[in-house]
Amino acid sequence: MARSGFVALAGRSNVGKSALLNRLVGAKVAITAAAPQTTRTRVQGVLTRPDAQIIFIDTPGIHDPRHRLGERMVAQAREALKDADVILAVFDASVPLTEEDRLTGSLIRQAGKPAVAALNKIDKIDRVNRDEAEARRREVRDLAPFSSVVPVSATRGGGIDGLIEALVALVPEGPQYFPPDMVTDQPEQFLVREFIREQAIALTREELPHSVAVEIEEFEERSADLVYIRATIHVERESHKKMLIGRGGRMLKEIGRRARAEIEALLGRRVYLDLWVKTSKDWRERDEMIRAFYPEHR
Ligand SMILES: Nc1nc2c(ncn2[C@@H]2O[C@H](COP(=O)(O)OP(=O)(O)OP(=O)(O)O)[C@@H](O)[C@H]2O)c(=O)[nH]1
Ligand SMILES: [Mg+2]
Repeated sequence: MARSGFVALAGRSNVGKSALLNRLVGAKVAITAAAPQTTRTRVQGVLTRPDAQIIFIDTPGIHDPRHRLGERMVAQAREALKDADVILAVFDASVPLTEEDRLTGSLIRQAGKPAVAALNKIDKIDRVNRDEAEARRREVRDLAPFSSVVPVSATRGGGIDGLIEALVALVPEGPQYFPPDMVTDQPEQFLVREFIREQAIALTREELPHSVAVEIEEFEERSADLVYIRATIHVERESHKKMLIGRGGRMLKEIGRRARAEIEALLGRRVYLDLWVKTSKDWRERDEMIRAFYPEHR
């Protein structure tokens, strides 16, 4: 019988969980960013091989939450660990371990499930620092009883086959839950929201990336070849709104241009993207707004 099961990715923010998910399933199902706390919900990606199917669950980064949204994000990550058959812990090999990495380790010990560690971003380590990388590997091994610690590069692709082998060996026997050509179960509109948010994050700095949420107001197939999408980018403050729109509307236009290219690739159709910006004061502290923006939160 084939193997199949749920593997939750866990780790602090910015270690490259979402980049690794995309690499593992070979498609862009999650957004990534240099800014921390990018992923806000659980994101599912499916890898199908003749002998196994793995359903990966990407999660928000483990951190000490400072607002309601953060609390809900960490709760999403903890829930995903509970539901998983296997845990894939992700660490950044290029920097020393942090308090949040240790917290990740203790959550994995508590979960008491089979776990593999990925030591990501090995492409950033040159020969001179090999000893340091080896030391980090030993440190990670001590955090939790991992069946293996696998060096990988999510962005370059190194070590991925070995990581998949280590995971396949741990998932239980079972039938394929998803059709073989399915890479994610996320609705198109969720991906559209995320692709817009990704570009807003990529083009802004400081506290602005955290302040952004995207809502789709209208999604209409105008013809066989054209989709009209009207979306609102919510930010927490009036000053953020000004920055996001930019001088003469230039910033918003650039966000729209880049997001539209990504959305057209996703939908395989031309897209008319109509973007608006709105100040929704302190939405990250307001349950009703968080619920409106993230109905995926369970
Ligand atoms: N050099 C290098 N950079 C990487 C690698 N993997 C991820 N990155 C970069 O690290 C940053 C964070 O990646 P994400 O995938 O968004 O990290 P994450 O763990 O999902 O972060 P959160 O969603 O905030 O928890 C991005 O700028 C990525 O391009 C890698 O293997 N090598
Ligand atoms: Mg992420």
